[in-house]
Amino acid sequence: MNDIIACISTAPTVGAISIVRVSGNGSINLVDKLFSRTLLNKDSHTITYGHIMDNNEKIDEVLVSVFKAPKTYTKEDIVEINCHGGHATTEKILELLLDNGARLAEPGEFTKRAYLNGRIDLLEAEAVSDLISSKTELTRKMALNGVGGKLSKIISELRGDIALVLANIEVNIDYPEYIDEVVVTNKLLDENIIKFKKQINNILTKSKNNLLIKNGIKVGLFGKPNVGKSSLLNKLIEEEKAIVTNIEGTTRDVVESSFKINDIIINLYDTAGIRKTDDVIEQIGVKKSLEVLDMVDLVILVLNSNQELSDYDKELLELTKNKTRIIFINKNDLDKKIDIHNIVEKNIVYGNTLTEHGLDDLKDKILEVFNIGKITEEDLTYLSNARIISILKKCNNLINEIDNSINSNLPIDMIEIDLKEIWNLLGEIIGENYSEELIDTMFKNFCLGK
Ligand SMILES: Nc1nc2c(ncn2[C@@H]2O[C@H](COP(=O)(O)OP(=O)(O)OP(=O)(O)O)[C@@H](O)[C@H]2O)c(=O)[nH]1
Ligand SMILES: [Mg+2]
Repeated sequence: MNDIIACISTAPTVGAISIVRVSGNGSINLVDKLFSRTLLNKDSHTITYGHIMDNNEKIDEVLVSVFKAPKTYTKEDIVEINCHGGHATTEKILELLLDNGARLAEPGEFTKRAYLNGRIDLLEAEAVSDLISSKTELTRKMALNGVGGKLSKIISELRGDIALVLANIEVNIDYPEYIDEVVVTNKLLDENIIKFKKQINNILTKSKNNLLIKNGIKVGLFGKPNVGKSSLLNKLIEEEKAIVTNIEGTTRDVVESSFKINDIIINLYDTAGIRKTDDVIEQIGVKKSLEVLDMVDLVILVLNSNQELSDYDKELLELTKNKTRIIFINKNDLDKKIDIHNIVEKNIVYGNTLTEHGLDDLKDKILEVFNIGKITEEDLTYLSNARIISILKKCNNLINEIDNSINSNLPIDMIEIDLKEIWNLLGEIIGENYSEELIDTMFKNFCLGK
């Protein structure tokens, strides 16, 4: 890891300025050789004006920043060359660096070095990647909290508390002669486990929500033909994207679009109305609708207020009953003929796409279903990704098991094993004892130059 790495850190497009970045011990000497002035006597965190030279030929007029270890992004010496933007200049400077002893950085290698050199933990490193790719103000804030290590701190503190309980248990097992001093009673253990359970559950729930916020919520519009799914999509996205007619089976292919509710991205899928049909194209459309059903986070089942519940409606109610679901009863501008007193459902919204009555209620309901109606600054701490959530789920299962074990009076060493596993898993989240292979894979997902 001691070699010098270099790469172009700015996006490969035409712009006024680009940055070529170099990290590793010896990087100041290396750039010094290519620079018209000396860098060797420069203080850390200073900028020097000059030219990048290829022997006697001026390559570019640049500003060079020198950052000396250890107070740098990677904890190594870093030099940043601010040169003129554009492909040719940056490539030429990079080429000179590579010819003079630097190696091309792998994607994410700067951040990987920051992690391996102990400047940031794994969560913070992932947050850097999220920050680069964030598309909304909310996800930007979330990622920035992650870069600042807020969630890492919460996890570390929880881990510390668990370690204390583990230490107590161990003393009880190994040194029974001290048992008077540090006896771990079931009551004491129980109190702690209840506390840990609450904390793990809280982190898991908020992380899941934030993952949704980060990726956007996938919402599918389903219903029999002609209930107004495409009309609803058009109104929600405020654009005439899907074709609307009074002919049943108008939508054949899935129509995809997105809009925002309070800065949360909603990815909306309008599907073909589900019914039995001899039309081959429509059959394919219906098949696709069912595929979308599998993949969405939320189903909006649209019913027609102006008609009695049909067999298709009933089939769809049955088909979607295990999904997170909102029932939107459309066309309430017309006479009400639907009778839904048999449908036991708390998420029902009435409205219509002509006067747009009920559409704001529908949007509020979407946020309510995911419990993200009011996002507080604290909630944004729980930056998330699938890796963290799968680990948290394991922790959640284990803490529930421990709770059961305590209630069934199982021996304390059984409880200790599970608690230790939770402690290990929480360590994985922040990157303690994480295997090298996984770390490599994760950092490869970074933009080059970060
Ligand atoms: N009165 C009234 N008519 C509506 C409303 N929403 C949609 N319609 C009409 O219902 C008909 C069908 O609307 P679409 O949006 O195409 O229905 P769909 O569910 O997408 O239909 P398919 O694509 O065939 O599955 C059109 O004539 C719309 O103008 C509403 O709220 N009130
Ligand atoms: Mg349609």
